[in-house]
Amino acid sequence: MWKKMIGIGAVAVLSIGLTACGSDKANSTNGSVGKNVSYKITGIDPGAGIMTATEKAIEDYKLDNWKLVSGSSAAMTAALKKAYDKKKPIIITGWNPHWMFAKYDLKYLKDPKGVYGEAEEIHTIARNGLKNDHPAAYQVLSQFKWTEDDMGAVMLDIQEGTKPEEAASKWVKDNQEKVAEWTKGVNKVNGEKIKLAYVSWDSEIASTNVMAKVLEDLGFNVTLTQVEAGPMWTAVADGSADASLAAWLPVTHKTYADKFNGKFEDIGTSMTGVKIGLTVPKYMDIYSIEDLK
Ligand code: PBE
Repeated sequence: MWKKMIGIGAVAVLSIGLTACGSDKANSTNGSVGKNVSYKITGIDPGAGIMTATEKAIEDYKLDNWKLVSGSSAAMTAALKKAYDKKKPIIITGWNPHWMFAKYDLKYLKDPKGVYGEAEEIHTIARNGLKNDHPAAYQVLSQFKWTEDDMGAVMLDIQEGTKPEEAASKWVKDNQEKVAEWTKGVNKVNGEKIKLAYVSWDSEIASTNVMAKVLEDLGFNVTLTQVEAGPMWTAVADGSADASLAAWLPVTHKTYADKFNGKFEDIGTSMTGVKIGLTVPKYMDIYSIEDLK
């Protein structure tokens, strides 16, 4: 495999040798990364914050002939697998936590202009009035906090074929101490209805299913609604959903947070140190978004 790739690289370098300026791999030379991926960044659902950020990156870094192609998380990871298996170049919209970093050797492209933000966090947002109507659920939701490793375990399990509900149940069963912190001071209820809205991003499938299990164990009747990012924020803002665990702030979902300012409550930070950015396999010889120019 490696030999084959080096062979192809050598041919490519020969053919562009004069303009390569000492670079030894085909995909590092000016313009050639773009050509090799047809100037395409493989993205996810159009409503995702990382899509807005990537459009901004294309503008700010003056990547004039580049386009961001939308799709879904599942289609993007399928495209990544396909390229990765053949050691072909691909540029995707990546984020942490995500199982793709455990499964493949990937790297973020440096973002000297800071388009993708720095200290991102995952927040839990609730509809106005939830505290009054369902104080126990409000309390659990606001006490929810876990780590990248916790979420990673659930995500990887789902990725390997376990149903989200089952992976969540398993994790909850194996992590009772952590769950006890979230449910501290909360009494059981009798069938109160709670509706959680989420988007089918791998990270949020994991968190939302875990929270659903925790709330169900406390006696709640939980409904999960899978929607696009815009409708998810709208649902919390208009009260048709009680809460969402999928608010990435301060940068990723800034547009939504600004738009619905005052119409939702930011009730907790479930994870810190998360990240979004343009992502490529490590075998690609580029390091910064600026290398795409
Ligand atoms: N994500 C995962 C989302 C937030 C969670 C990074 C794909 C987004 O870009 O909106």
